[in-house]
Amino acid sequence: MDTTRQTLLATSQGRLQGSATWKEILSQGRVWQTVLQELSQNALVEKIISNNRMDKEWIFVGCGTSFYLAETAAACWAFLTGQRARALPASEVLLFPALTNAKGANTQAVVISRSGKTSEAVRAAEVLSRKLCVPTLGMTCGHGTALEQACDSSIVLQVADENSMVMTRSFTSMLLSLQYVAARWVGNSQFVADLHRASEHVSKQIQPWTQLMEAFVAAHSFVDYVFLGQGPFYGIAREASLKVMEMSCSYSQFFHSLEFRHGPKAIVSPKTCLTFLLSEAGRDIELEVLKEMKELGAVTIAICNRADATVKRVSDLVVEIGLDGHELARIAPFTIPAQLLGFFTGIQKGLNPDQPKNLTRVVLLD
Ligand code: F1P
Repeated sequence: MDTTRQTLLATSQGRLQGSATWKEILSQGRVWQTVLQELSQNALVEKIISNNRMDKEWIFVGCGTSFYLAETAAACWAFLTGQRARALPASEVLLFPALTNAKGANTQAVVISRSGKTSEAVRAAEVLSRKLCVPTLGMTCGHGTALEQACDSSIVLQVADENSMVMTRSFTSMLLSLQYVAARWVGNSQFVADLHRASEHVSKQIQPWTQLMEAFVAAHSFVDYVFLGQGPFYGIAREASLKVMEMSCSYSQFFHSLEFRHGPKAIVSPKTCLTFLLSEAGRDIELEVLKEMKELGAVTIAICNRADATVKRVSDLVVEIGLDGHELARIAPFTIPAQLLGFFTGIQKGLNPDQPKNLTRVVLLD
């Protein structure tokens, strides 16, 4: 094993033991199983499902990671229920409420906040509820929080909360929960079964993914990072990019995969790490972008469900999720390789992912 790898392994082993972030990343499959078990016995979830008016538009709202979760959840909600769904940063609801286009009871808002304390999220819930008369559902990992006070009702996932600053399992667990509610809403029991299967699978796969990513990071040094995804994978690309920024203080961007050709590809170089979140629906077209960027000299990571020879030929690293069932039931696992990339890159740069520079766990405004 070369020195670089030994250094990273030695460093990371030392750091891993005490790292809250590390423990939380590794806990995801197991915590997801607990979350799904709790949801199956949650009276509020049953009440939401029983009141399943199909003519509502759903607005998912959050900040930072919780906004990217809102984007992913909105795409999944639309796919799974056939209802109109969109996402907004909480700040847009606060600063431009008219643009929310919320039409009272014909709209349902879901306000997402791990802490349940983020000022913008809480205030957005208050504007939606009191000014726009929109029914509000809170989604949080906190308990007894201002968000719960501001919303008509809230789904609380305390088991998915984190001690660390960076959101990892809280993101994937709240996403899984909103997918669960959507599937139950339309009676899609197969999708619920696929979520359970994904949770069990991730519990076993997370170690091999860790080894793959640790070796990849130890063997490379990058100037910047780009994450590419389409459809419901775009929100995951945004969250992936934020994980690398937060945990390793690296410059990272995100684009819709095909948008990358329209100018941003000018930055491609061997010092650029390009990660493709390959969907099945758009695979052939997205793969053309991957091939082109490889030819331009990028170092490429492909995260996909299963890789064929072409994907393997044009990727410096392939992380296969390896799950059968509905494509959307695999979308939370796509986040984990990026969490690992951010974590190990932070370690490689001598940083402590548990204490990211400049950041606080909650953004509170005066
Ligand atoms: C939202 C958030 C996080 C970010 C940091 C600051 O928190 O922006 O996404 O990583 O922790 O707060 P929350 O509203 O989900 O608690």
